[in-house]
Amino acid sequence: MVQGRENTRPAPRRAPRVSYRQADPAAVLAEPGALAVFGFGAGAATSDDPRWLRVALETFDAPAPLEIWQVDAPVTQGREGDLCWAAGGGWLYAAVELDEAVHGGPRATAATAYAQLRAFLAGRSERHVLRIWNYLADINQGEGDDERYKLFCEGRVDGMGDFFAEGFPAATAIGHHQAGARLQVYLLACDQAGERVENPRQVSAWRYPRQYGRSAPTFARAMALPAQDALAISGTAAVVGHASAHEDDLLAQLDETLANLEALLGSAGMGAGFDTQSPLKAYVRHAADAALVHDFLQRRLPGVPVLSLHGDICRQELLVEIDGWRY
Ligand code: 3EB
Repeated sequence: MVQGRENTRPAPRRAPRVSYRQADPAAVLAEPGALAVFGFGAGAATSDDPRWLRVALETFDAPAPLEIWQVDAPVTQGREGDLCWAAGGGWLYAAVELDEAVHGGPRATAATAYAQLRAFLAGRSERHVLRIWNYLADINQGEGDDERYKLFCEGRVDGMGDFFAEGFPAATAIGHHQAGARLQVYLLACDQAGERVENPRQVSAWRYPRQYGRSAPTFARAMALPAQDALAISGTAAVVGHASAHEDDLLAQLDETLANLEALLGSAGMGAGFDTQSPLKAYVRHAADAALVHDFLQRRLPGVPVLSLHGDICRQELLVEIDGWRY
């Protein structure tokens, strides 16, 4: 007898759990289902485990927590050239870290990173990239179309080719301050597709006008995960339409950013607000603003786990950006 279609369609994959915790990296990596574990800043531990990444951004939180991705399945991991990966239960983590001195500037390095990720994904069942983070050095250095962020955007397009023809993943791109001009790119992919979400208050990034560079930024504002049980939210700042709002006004930028986050939740068909299960990151350009950002978010998003990181936003006039998860 022929089975009904409803019996052959796989159940949607439950979203990985993302959380922050003060813990020993080795102990967390030994927990069942640990897909990826992140430390922040130069003081973070080192480990040979491919699931461990030391992110090149300093945290303002002391002691610094780890970020932990967990799935409900056994995890296998490995390395392939410059690439580290881990997979389990239909989910895939992959990361590359490349030195610009070896690969030739922000554009060529981004192209190589994305080409390596694309080549790896081509041999995997988890080929739906849902979320990507990009951390590069000195993101605002250079003038006009040669600003390093804009060169990164060009290289990202060069390297991804038509891989994202079905649509772009949600993303973050932030500048770090570590010496050595290393590009870090890491992603979450799944063997099932997510659903892209745009923000009605903002022009979609890939439609930004020419003034923002030769290649528009290629990301979706957010991605609903396959079971619609979580929303992965891209780096979100005080951008309205395509323009930056409230130049040099930190609190007004924070207000506008929260309005954008709320608009995204609405656009995703989710209820308003964030809660204790919804970890966010705040990227703060000036260390001197970190306390104000912390106080603002404590007041406006009480109980929400927020990891504050020292990073440059890809437009010089933007002082703060927020990304994260809403479960
Ligand atoms: C913006 O709204 C702010 O280039 O991947 C946010 C998230 C931003 C991702 C990226 C850039 C990126 O345009 C900048």
